[in-house]
Amino acid sequence: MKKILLLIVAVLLIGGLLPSIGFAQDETPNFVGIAYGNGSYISIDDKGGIELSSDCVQWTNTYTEPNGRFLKVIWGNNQYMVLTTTKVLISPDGYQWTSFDFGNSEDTIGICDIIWDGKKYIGVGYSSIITSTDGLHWDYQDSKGATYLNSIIYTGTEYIAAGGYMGSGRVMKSTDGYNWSEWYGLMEEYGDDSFEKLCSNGKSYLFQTSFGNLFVSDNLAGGSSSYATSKSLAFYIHDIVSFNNQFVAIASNGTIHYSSDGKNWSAQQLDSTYYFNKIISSNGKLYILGKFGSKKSIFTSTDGKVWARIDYSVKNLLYRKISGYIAPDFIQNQSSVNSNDLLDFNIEIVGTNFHSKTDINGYFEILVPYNQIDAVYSIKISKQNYLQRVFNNMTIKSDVNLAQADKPLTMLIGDIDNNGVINIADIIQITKSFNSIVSDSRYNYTYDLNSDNAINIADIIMIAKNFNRTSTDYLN
Ligand SMILES: [Ca+2]
Ligand SMILES: [Ca+2]
Repeated sequence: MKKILLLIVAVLLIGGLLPSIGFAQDETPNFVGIAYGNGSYISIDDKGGIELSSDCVQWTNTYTEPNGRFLKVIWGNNQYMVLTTTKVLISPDGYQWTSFDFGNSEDTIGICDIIWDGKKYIGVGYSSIITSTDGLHWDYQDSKGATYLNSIIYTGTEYIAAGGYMGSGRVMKSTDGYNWSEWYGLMEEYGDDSFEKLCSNGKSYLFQTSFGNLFVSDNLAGGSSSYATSKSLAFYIHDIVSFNNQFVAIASNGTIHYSSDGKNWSAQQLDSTYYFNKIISSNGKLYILGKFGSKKSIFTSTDGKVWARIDYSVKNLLYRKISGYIAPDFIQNQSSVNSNDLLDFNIEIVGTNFHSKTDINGYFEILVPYNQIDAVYSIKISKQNYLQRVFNNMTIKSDVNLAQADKPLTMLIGDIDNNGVINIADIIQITKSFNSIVSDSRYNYTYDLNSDNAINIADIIMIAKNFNRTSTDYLN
């Protein structure tokens, strides 16, 4: 019966029918990394998403790279670093990212793991060991022929990398991270398995294999006799870590396994409804990253025994919006409005790069990134010939609308010399072009306040109406 089913599936596959009858791929992102630095938690998923949080509960999606296959995130050198197989992304704040491409061939250069040892980054991968002090300039180190290195650790005194391919489990060591030697290979007797990850508790080295098995060695002396296998664990192991001199392993079915020597294990069923993907030690805590249905979830522990579930929530809101309508004072009694009169008022948040201009309806909006909404700002509105207007003590913790279309912010015309007061000096400025029309050489369009192609008494009257007004009058 099973064979017949397989045959049917094979025929369907060949006929290309299987997708159409619905074997939908799981498109939900898998949580793959978390780190802490710069006062923020950062998390990454395997669909190119980066999220930031100050409390590990409320998260904000700050960056998404379409088709980005993120592997790991670390904090070091005062910056976040996100690893993909072909490049690293670097950011001091989690919002603005710079990338360094290792090259375009995953098969030859792909990096699988990366660490920061306090002075430099070290990455290991398919055929490479690379180092960098800043994340942007990388040096290739001699990997002594080792390929498919999946994992690297720094114990404080030594660097160890592990990997392997098709039944050639491989362990490399170094005392400085630059000069490497092969410690030895293992596992021909274990079929096509290879080392996926390693960790050390200070006494022993624990290896997780790509088939979900565990091996432990006290001395890495060479030969499989020095390794003990922990195959007896009931479930497929997804990830391992060492924490407080103890090994902790997670299985996909919501169980956690503990061992002090890597040989004798105890299990704790945390929650079978959760899928556990990664376990990470960071910032003195343990984090289990997983999923509940399609939702990302985190379990965290400070002692490796008592676990708290975090109800992870993500806001996609990246920005707060400051918006409003602006209109010149003189158009209020006009039946038709020249759109140029509404256009190009400058709105800027003083002391920042955030600014905007009004459109032909007098509308503007400024988007302020979520990580910069806590400050108190001044907003300045200006345009040639208008008395500058400033709003002080503005907070933008929520969206701010300064004025609606039917009651726009009024701007007073007449400050031709832009000194904050409308007076005789402004009128004198205009008199240089007084009684000129657009074809005259004396005509200066900036003084044609009502845009009627003539500079005459009508323009002077516009100034006179606001005579002696100053910028502080906007406050009254
Ligand atoms: Ca003036
Ligand atoms: Ca005019």
